Amino acid sequence: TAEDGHGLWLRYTPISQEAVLTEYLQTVDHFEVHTSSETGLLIHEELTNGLTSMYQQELVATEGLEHSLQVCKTDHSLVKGLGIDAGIKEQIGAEGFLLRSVQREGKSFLLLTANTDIGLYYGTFHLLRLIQTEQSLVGLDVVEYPRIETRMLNHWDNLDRSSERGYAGFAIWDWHRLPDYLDPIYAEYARANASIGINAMVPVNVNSNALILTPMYLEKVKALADLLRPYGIKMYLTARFSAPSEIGGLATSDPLDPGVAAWWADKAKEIYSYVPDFGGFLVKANSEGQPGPHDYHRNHAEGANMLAKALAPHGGQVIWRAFVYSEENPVDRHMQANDQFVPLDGQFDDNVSIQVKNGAIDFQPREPFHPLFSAMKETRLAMEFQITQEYLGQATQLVYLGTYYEECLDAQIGIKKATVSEVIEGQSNEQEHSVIAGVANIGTDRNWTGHLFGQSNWYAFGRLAWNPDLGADAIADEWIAMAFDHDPQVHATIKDIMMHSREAAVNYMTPLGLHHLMATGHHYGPGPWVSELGRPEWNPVYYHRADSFGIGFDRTAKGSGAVLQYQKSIAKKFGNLKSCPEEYLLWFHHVSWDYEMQSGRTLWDEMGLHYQSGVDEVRRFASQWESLEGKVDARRFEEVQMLLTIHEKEAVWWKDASLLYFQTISNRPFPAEIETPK
Ligand code: GCW
Repeated sequence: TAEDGHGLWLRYTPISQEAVLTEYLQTVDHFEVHTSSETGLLIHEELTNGLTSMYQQELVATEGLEHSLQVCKTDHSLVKGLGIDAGIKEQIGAEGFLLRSVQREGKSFLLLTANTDIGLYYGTFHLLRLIQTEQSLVGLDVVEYPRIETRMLNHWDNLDRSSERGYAGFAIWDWHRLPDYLDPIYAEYARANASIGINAMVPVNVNSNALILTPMYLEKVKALADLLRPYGIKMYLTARFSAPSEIGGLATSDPLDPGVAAWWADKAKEIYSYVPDFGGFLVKANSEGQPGPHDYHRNHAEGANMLAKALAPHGGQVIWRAFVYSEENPVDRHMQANDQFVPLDGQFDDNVSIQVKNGAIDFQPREPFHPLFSAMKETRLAMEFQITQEYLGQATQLVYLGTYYEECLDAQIGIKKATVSEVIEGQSNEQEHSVIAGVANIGTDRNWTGHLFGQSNWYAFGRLAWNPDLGADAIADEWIAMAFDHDPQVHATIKDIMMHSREAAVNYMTPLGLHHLMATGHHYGPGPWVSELGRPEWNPVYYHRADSFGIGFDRTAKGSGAVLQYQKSIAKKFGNLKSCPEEYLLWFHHVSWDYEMQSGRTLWDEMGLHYQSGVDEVRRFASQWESLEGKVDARRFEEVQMLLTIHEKEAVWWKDASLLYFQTISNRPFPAEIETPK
């Protein structure tokens, strides 16, 4: 078959077993959609395509309740008398749904009901997913609703279609041909996102261009927003802080200048005239050279609140990023976000969220959770994950990030039993308008994500955004069942590769808490040595601090003190050499090369073994994949096979380059168990 991966996890492959198909036909052999909105049409189309493709037969043409799926809103007459209590309607809210096997007039059928059309659309994908993953529909009773309100993709895409840290071709947004030409890929994109519950997006880079806020572009924005709306996706834009002076002709962009505030208020009004349900602004300010309130000696709250006041009359939100650090600041980069934001806790307007990267440095293969998540109790905090693999092998390495996201979401922050995910959901501090964002890995490549397995990261992000407790393991199961055929050996093999892939990457790149050792600038491949860049915090040696004594960044009280930004119990655990988990050892401690690790080996030997094990794992992945020849369609098989060959070369490159470089500092022989680096 001509498989190119474009169908993502929505391939709707035929049911693999006769008995399963028989059961499905006895439960749902036809359907009726009782809503005629645009979303209703999408539901109709999805069910028709999905069911006929998986059943491999036309659906029964007759109407009637028996063996049907009835799709209707909770206020529909069909729902009355079915004993669905008001509590459920309240619980499912604006986006959730109920999927239940019911009986009426002696007929059994499946009811999909929701308060809104979007809820019905999400329920449709849920049902189709149950069938795709071949689960029983007998006695179904599912109540689902999203745990986080805004589940968004951040595209770091520029207006010229280049993409910052994108590895899957060009940006899909064709601003040149918008608004009149609506590339069919937009609808495909919207449908794929709706299938995993993503309900918001920002099509432009956080390193923003003020032009997006001009009428010429707002026309284009409107066209996109109109297209995305029936799929339940709200549009946001990045707001360049200096826009009033850049495109507004004002002499300043000082947030406390009344003229500037008025300019933004007018701009917001104008945007809402194009996009009545516009979501709001995403802002990167005073970070990596971007303009911001500090340029006018104002703080982040003064900047964010000024924009928030412009959006508030229209119901819009400001999502203000906490990824800030500056070259002028000599303080450990790890600490700068807490330093700047914690004093402002409680000062942000109600419609402001602070979007925090999962860790304090920058999407490294492994980072402890960001200390800000436990330090701002009066401020709504949002999560920013990276789906695009800037520091995780870009589009040549197979790295499943479900386990990565899960590790951070499940981390305990040191306040009672609270976890990072509860902070974002708002359970621990009772906040609405929760936000989770993922930096998208989508581009013009036929398979959307460059590496076929990049699709699993897009999928995992969406599923975890819907329910942070789902688990990376269960999500991998879903994705594999949907993206491949139903062969148990294929499934088990792919799952084994996926579930071990992230740990392997950590091992061959930056084991034991090492970080930011990627080649300077493009971040592709190893570069732990001194870089040419003047900025100290862009220089890998700033992070590993290797010297004749040992290696690692001392962030204890004796060092930079960054560990003290965590709650006491966490600071104690990470800050003590003995209790610090070895996976974070060199993140928080400067440790002797001869330090005795839990294994009894020296740190130097242990590092060598970690690098080697990363390489060994990738070799194992490659040979496991080989065993799938003839079982996975040829095109996807070969694509992944070729990429695994590159992946293996790159893992060896990482191990060899890193160990040879560190050996010039440690002056110790390599452990006998590893392949000698060349
Ligand atoms: O990860 C770093 C990237 C930059 C990016 C920045 C950010 C958009 O290397 O390319 O800029 O983070 O998150 O703002």
